[in-house]
Amino acid sequence: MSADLDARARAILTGNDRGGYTVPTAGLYPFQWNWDSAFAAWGFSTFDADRAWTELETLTAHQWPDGMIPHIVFHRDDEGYFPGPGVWGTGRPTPTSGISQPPVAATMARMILEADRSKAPRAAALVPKLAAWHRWWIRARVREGVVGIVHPWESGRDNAFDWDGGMANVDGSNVGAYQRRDTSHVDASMRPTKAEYDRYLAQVQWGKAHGWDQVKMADEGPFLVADPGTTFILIRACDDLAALAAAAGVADEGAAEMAETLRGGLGTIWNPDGYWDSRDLRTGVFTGILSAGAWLCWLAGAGRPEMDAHLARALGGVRYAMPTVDPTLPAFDARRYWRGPTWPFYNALIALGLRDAGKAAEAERLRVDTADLIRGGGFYEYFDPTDGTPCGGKDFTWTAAIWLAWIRSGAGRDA
Ligand code: 9WN
Repeated sequence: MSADLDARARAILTGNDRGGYTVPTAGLYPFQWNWDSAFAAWGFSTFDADRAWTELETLTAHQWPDGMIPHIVFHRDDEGYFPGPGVWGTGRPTPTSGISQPPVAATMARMILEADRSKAPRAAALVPKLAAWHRWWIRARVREGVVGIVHPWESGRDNAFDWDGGMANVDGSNVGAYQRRDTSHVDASMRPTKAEYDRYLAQVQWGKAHGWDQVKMADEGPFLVADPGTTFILIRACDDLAALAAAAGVADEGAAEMAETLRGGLGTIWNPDGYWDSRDLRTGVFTGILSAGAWLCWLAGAGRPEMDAHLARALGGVRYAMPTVDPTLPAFDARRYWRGPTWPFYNALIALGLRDAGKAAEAERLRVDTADLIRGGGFYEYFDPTDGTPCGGKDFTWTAAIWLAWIRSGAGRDA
C-alpha cells in the first residue's frame, strides 16, 4: 500500500512538473508558488537530486533586483487563476506577483544538501541569492523586530483569523468587478469569502498604484500585521542558511547574525495572555486567537512552557493533528481553509521544530496522523482535523512531497 502511495506521490510531482518548475496543483494553481516550490524540491530530492536543485534555481532566477523572491512566478499565462499577471502589473521580465511568501527555501536546501553532499556547488550558488532575500525581509518587512506581512497572501495562511483585524481597515468597496476562478475549481464554502477577496484585491491595487515600492508598502500601505509564522520561518531559514553555507564551503553573508537579531525582537509577538500571537503593527492590537503561526515556535527554538500546554490541549482536541486554530476555541472552523483544517505540508514543518526541541512523541503523532489522512483521503491540499475529510485541491504537490521526504524518508522522526 505504502509502495503504491510512494509511486503515486512521485507521479504527482512529475505530473505537476511544467519543465523546471512545479505547479501546486493543476487547475486551481497553474503557476509557480514560492513556498510550494521549496517543498516540491524536498520531495524531488528523494528520487531526483538534480531536479530538486533545478526547482530552487528556477524560483530564485526570478528574484527582484531588491532581493525579494516573489510569491508567484507567472511563467506562462493561464486563465484559470485570478488575480493573474495583468492584475499584479509588476512589470518584471517574466511576470510575477508583487509580494513574497514565507522563506522556507533555505531550510529545504539544507536538508536536500545533507542528503546528497555531491551537489555542494549548486548549493553554493544559491547562498548569495537566499542571503539577499533574507536581507530583503529585514529591510522591507521587519518592523518592531518581527516580520510584518503586507498582504494575507504573503503569510501563506490567506484567511487565518490573524489578519481579520488588519483587514477590517482595508477598504474593499472600490475594487471594481472581477471574476474569481478558485470557486469554480473547489467548493466555495472551503475558500475565503467575497468580502475577503475584495480586500485582497484592494491591497494588490494599492501596491500596483505605488509602483510596488516594497518599503513604502510596509510603512504606508493599508495593512501591516506581525506574523509569528513567517517570523519563526525566517529565523530558522537564517540558521539553516548559515549551515548550508558552511556545508557548501562559502561565507554565510551574515545569516547567523540575522537569526540572532530576529530572536531579540520576539517580545513584540508574545501575547501577555501566554502565547505567540499575530499583532496589527498599525494599532498594536493582538489578534487574541491561538493559531498555526504559533506552532512554528519550536522551529525557531522559541518554545516556552506555556506553548507546551497549548500543544497538549490542541493535540487532545482533534483526531488528526495539527489543527490550524486552537480547536477548543469557538472560532475554530474545521473546513474553512486556514481557520481550522490541518495541512500536511505545514505539519511537516511543525514536526521539524518539535523534533529539534526534543518533542519526539509529538512529532511522531503529527507524522502518523498525516500519514493516516493521506492513506484515507489521498494527496489533498488540506483536511478536516476532526474526521479526516479531504478538502481543497487534489493531487497536491507539497502533500506528495512531504509524503516522500518526511513521512516515508524519516525526516522529522525521532532519530
Ligand atoms: C494565494 C498555492 C497557495 C499556497 C498558499 C495557500 C494558497 C493562494 C490562493 O495556495 O494561496 O497565494 O489563491 O489561495 O494559502 O499557502 O502557497 O498552494
